[in-house]
Amino acid sequence: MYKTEKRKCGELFTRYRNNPILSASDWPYCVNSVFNAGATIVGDETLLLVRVEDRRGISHLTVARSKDGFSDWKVDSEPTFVPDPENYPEDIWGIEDPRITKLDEGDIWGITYTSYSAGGPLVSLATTRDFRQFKRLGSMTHPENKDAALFPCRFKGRWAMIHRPSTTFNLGAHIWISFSPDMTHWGEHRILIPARSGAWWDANKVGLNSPPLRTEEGWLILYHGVRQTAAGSLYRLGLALLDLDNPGKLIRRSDEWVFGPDQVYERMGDIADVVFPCGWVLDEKKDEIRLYYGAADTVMAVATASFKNVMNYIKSCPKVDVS
Ligand code: BMA
Repeated sequence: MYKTEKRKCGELFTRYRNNPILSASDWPYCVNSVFNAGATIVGDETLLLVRVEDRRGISHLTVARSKDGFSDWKVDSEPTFVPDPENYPEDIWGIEDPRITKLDEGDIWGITYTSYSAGGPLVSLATTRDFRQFKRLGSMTHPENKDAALFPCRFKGRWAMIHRPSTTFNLGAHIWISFSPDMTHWGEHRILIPARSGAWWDANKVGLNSPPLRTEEGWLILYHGVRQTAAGSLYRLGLALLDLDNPGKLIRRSDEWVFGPDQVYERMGDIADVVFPCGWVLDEKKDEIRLYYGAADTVMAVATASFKNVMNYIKSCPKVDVS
């Protein structure tokens, strides 16, 4: 027998021993897969807004709640937030991959998600106060664009959003930032984290994962790099740090990926070799980040890291030269 275990290189994240935490068999109704959930804390519970793909291939979002954030998930008995193509034609082929941001102003969450329109995926926005009723603000971008999240606060009076437009130019799908006075009209678009090129793990295509996490050192960013191989796409995760007052400024970026497909549930499923978080939760008292991620576009899993270790790691990563 040959060894298949990869050498562990001081991994920052530790997978929960009972992964996966949610799968189609846990669902109260018949579905194909449950993955790529947004995450937040509501009261004393961890709330996941899970992407659920039905057996037509169309996705909607359903809430799952847990007291400890690991086990005993209570799943809404019916879909919580569904596509509304009659009023929002961009939802025609479903809604996917929600990112949840608790806004500093008001007791309200902003949810960015992908609407799968006839012209390709684009970014939509909704708000909620309770994850039962949602107010739709409609599409924020034209296609193709996805992997978006709001920052929780305004910068010099304007909201900020990270997103990932796709173009055919130079093979590059980069992470962008834009600003808005009203959360609807977005402008001042610029590249924030460019895809690298050649053999790099994050060559040609990158995108935001969990929403920006506010820390004393800056905004902590988790993003994916997609490596195209003869066997398909390989999704891995890296970290970056943005200036706290000026989030358009990238300060540091990890050269190496910090998390990638390894376990069977990440390497086998509808889409092999994908780890795809849309949410994370910081428990400062426990010094714990809980990273919620879709595995192989099939199930939900969670991994934890020491927040201190993550910050020490990103502070040791190369400074980005923007000159
Ligand atoms: C991305 C997104 C994710 C998905 C990933 C891997 O483009 O669409 O929803 O998890 O591809 O298939």
